[in-house]
Amino acid sequence: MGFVEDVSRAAKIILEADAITLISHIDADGITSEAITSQAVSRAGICVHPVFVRQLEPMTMKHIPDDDTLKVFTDLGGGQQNLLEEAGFPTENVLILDHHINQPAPGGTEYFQVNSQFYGEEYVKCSAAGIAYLVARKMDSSNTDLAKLSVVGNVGDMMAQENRGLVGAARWIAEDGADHGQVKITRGINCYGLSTRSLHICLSNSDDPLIPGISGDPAAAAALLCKTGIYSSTADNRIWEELSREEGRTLASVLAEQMIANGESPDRLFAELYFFPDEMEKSPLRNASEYATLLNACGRWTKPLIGEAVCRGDRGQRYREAEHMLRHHRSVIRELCEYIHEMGVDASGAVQWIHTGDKYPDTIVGIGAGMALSKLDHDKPILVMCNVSDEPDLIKVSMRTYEKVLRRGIDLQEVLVKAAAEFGGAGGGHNIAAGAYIPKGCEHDFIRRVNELIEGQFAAGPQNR
Ligand SMILES: [Mn+2]
Repeated sequence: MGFVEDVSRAAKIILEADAITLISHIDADGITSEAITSQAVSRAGICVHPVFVRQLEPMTMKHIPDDDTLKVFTDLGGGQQNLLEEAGFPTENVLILDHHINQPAPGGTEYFQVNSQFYGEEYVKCSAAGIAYLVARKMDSSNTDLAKLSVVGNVGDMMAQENRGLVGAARWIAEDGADHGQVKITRGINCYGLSTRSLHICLSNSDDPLIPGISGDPAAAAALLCKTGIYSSTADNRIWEELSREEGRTLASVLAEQMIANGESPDRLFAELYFFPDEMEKSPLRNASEYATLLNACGRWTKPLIGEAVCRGDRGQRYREAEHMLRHHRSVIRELCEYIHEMGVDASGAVQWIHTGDKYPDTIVGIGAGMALSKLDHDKPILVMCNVSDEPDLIKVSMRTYEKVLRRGIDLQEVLVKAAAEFGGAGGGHNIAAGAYIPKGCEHDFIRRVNELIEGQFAAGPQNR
């Protein structure tokens, strides 16, 4: 069936339910998917009970009640239909709204699913929050106020990263939000923290692209801003959102010149950005990427319900708790970065790596790896291993690299999927950021294998992809 028909069918299934259990993932996309669907469901007068899980696996299945409510899975489920089948969920009690790779149930049970992977190019870069929104909108056209959350989920799941803006169905949803005055779509610099951080900090944190002379050097960034007249002194701390159009343009051209003078393409300097004018100025809720980080912080520290309350509009107690989670999240990541720099990475092979043991939670090690890389060798991918808190036999592996390294033929996902499978583990992710779980004890052989595979990709060069 086509996308429109499937969305209509999903909306109908929900509207005909007496009560719903909503099972979702704890990242920004999962939390927004849940918040969108649960609001649409309760607005329709149907009882809804949320269940957040870190992953849908045999251990977490017990959190899903064995009753006759309709089970709606958002941001997961498509790849775990074997578990739904094993649990004996009848097809009429299951609806899956997902965008991950589909794995049919081995016993042949055919669960109904709306999955972004099913409908061609226009939908591939649409996360679960996108599907959830389109279903909610079909349920009742007054649910268009939920478009904003959908944009947060899409941006949080890196749907805007490759093209530096949302595309296809996800872009259409952003426009839907803009038509209803909730989303302001604009172009600007491709940096994080445009609503909350001093501009020189934003610029010096930029790692996609790396800006020569600016990335990693806040003082140089402040000096550049003074020279252009955007800062009145190096102690200034204006944020990007406060710049006039003219100042925005000046900054763009100065940065582009900086890139070109160093023989780099200025393309990745700019991106389409999504702001939310109805949120408080200088708050992390003002733009999609900062909002998503706030939700990810709640999820990674196992408080998805705090993030969900913020999505539902809480700007009091729960919002303050979420802000606290965000601050905590940032300070632990900063600590992890410092730890990596102090301990030093082993850079004798084609990757630079470190094992952080159980010093830091496995849920933030990937982010820390990415941030630590900015002060390490930019041409070598970083790999960080750590223990997994509730799985003593497992090691989590996170890898990160930069766009310019991808252009030399590197694909981290390919490497980790292959290497992890050889050691009886499992890997996944993207070419620029990937992760894996491997059995404890094989770390050294695993590193050797990853080094080999990365060397092979460098040797093959970009021509093979
Ligand atoms: Mn997702």
